[in-house]
Amino acid sequence: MANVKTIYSMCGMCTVRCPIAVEVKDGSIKHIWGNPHLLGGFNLCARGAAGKAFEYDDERPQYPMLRVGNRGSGQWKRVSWQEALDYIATRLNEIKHQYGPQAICLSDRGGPHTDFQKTFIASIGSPNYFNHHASCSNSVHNAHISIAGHARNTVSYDYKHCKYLVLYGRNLFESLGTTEAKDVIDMIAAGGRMIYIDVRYNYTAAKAARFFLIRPATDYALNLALINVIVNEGLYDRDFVARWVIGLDELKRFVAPYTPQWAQGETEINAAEITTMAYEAAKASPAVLFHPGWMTAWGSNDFYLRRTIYTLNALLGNYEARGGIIINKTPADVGVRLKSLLAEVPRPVGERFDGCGTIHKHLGAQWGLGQLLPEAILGETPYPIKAYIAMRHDPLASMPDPEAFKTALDRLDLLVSIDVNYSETAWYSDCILPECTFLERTDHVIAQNGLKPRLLLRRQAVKPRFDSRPRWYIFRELAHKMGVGQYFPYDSIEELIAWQLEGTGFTIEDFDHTGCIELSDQPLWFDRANGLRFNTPSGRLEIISPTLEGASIASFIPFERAEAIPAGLFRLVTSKVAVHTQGRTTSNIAILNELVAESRLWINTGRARELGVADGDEVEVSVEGFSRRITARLTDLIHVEVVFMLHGFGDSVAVRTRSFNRGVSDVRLQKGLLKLTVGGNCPLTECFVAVRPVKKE
Ligand SMILES: Nc1nc2c(c(=O)[nH]1)N[C@H]1C(S)=C(S)[C@@H](COP(=O)(O)OP(=O)(O)OC[C@H]3O[C@@H](n4cnc5c(=O)[nH]c(N)nc54)[C@H](O)[C@@H]3O)O[C@H]1N2
Ligand SMILES: Nc1nc2c(c(=O)[nH]1)N[C@H]1C(S)=C(S)[C@@H](COP(=O)(O)OP(=O)(O)OC[C@H]3O[C@@H](n4cnc5c(=O)[nH]c(N)nc54)[C@H](O)[C@@H]3O)O[C@H]1N2
Ligand code: SF4
Ligand SMILES: [Mo]
Repeated sequence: MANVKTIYSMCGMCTVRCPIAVEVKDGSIKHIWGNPHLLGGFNLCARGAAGKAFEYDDERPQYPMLRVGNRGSGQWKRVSWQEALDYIATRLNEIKHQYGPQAICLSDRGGPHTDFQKTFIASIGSPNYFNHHASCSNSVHNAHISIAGHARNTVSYDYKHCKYLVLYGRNLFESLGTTEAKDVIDMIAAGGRMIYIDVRYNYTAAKAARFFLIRPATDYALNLALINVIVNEGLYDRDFVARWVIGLDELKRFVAPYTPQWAQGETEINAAEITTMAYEAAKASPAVLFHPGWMTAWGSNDFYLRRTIYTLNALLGNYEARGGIIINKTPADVGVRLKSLLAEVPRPVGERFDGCGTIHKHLGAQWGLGQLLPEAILGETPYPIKAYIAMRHDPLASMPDPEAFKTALDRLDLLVSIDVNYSETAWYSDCILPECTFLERTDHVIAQNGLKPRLLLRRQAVKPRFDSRPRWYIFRELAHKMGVGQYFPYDSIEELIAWQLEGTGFTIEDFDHTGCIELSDQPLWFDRANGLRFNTPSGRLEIISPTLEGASIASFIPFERAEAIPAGLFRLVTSKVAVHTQGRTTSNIAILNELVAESRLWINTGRARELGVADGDEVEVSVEGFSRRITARLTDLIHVEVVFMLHGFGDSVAVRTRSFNRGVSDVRLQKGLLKLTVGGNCPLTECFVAVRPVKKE
């Protein structure tokens, strides 16, 4: 009889980590389902279901590879793991000796599965860990730190019970998390209203009770006007504000000039609609969510836009309310202490390359500022950086201006990529270390914080198909070879997990039945009168922040209209498509590539006609020094100043035969945007492109 079993684990096709049930027959994956115990019968997105296709795809790195030609030339030799790890450790040791440990930096894709790499970089004494968030969520993260003292992901959103959800370009039905999308569908079915604001109409707009086509880069103006109405008309939650919010009077003075009538002139949203939105939200509060956004690397004023979003939530008392923002409960809140390797390593003391915590005191060092890496390498400021390890991170596909990034990488003595794909960065590296896929490895236990905290485990479902290794092995080996093996005191992942769970009363077998260890039967609520915890100096929500102002950063800045776009140019805006993950994670997977292999350029019908462009025509999209041809898609429902394309195409790695050379790379158009803004994000939509028709032969 065939040997069929089900392994509960966690999807790894994107960063959302949906719980999965992997059906394995005779050692091969039969199918991947949503974990019925945790997803309640709801299933995975297309990418999650394509996990099997990814696993059985051969166009991914199959063994450690050392570069033999020039960087990026694609000339490699196969080496053993010991050779590859010896090569890396020898060079890292040389660099550490000559320049100090800070000359080595490491980045990853963030999230809870980061203990091994963070422990490694800290154990060798380098403070230079950063993640991908300069081109994702830095501004919202730093905004929440400035207001609540906590990272953005210390709260979650109770969509299911929400009555009024306001989304600013949070393209929730395409830029997916399955549970989140399902909860919002449930919310709408239960009579909740979703308000969607974007510079273009998309699938999320299609589901909204109201859609506002806003002028780009003016959401901050909209919010100043919403706040103006809420404070002047006394619509805020007086008890909550009196107890938990500081800065109301200053805020009131600040927003006085920003009336709905004024905002109409900036945002192109009708003043009466703005007033209505403020009243509707106040009426539904506190079951209200002004969603602060997920990918918030848009422009220079993002930090202030996100601060106003949190301010709106604070004014309406949406914190720790059913249907509002939930302060996450952790295992510690129920007396469970999960051990982590990172907690055992002394924190490196030196200055960071990106100035987080020193020059940029308000920007959290836990995520860092990846956009400053090229400048630091090239300028050797504050010191030389000679080695860079990209772990599950592809800056050459996800940061703006990869050509500028490469110029800096050329100056390194060592560039290593640890990936499951031939990413753009991997292909440019000196050494590619192939990690086992998420289906082939077990990771450490993680906590999922929320109303009911739980423990989760990603578990190996099948044997590795190729000569790959899991992260717990890779970093342990490197640490041993660099003389800091004491911070990795385990020989197997099971041994590490047993150590993590020591003292909790749980064992690894407790994950067998449902894939999860529930730590609380009941939702845990803090007492809104006295039990909320904010990590600010005042212990309250600091709308006006003495910490920021002490660092000479205003709590709010006057709204400034963006400079007029030069005639003939458009602002380039990007987003995700539901069937792909970011830059290179899924674009070469056959069944997903068949669905979407490239993007068209969305352009406003009126503007296109002025250019003589019809739907389906080929156009040239360009910035100085880079131009590509792309098919135009005409739509009335995109702002006249904007053109749009999907993120993540224009693959330059020829061995990825399905995605190679398909579509246009948005990041290559985003020239000159490796910039730092006050929130720590790159201003990705401050990208202005020319569009011209291609003459038909
Ligand atoms: N299928 C899929 N799902 C994903 C991901 C994926 O790669 N693929 N990635 C995940 C990750 S890591 C993230 S961070 C999230 C990101 O999810 P989102 O936060 O939704 O971010 P984007 O997908 O970048 O979409 C940004 C939207 O903002 C709009 N926009 C641009 N400028 C403005 C403006 O000035 N004002 C307003 N109001 N709107 C504007 C754009 O038109 C676009 O619709 O998605 C997650 N989900
Ligand atoms: N222009 C533009 N730029 C953007 C965006 C945009 O919408 N437009 N989106 C931004 C957003 S929201 C984000 S979050 C970033 C994301 O940027 P990245 O973090 O660079 O992108 P990802 O695709 O999530 O994954 C990075 C790498 O991890 C690899 N990987 C996947 N699974 C594993 C694994 O299990 N182990 C290992 N070792 N590697 C793995 C993938 O193959 C990929 O090469 O990009 C940002 N950049
Ligand atoms: S959203 Fe889709 S790809 Fe991402 S973890 Fe969930 S099922 Fe996997
Ligand atoms: Mo992201």
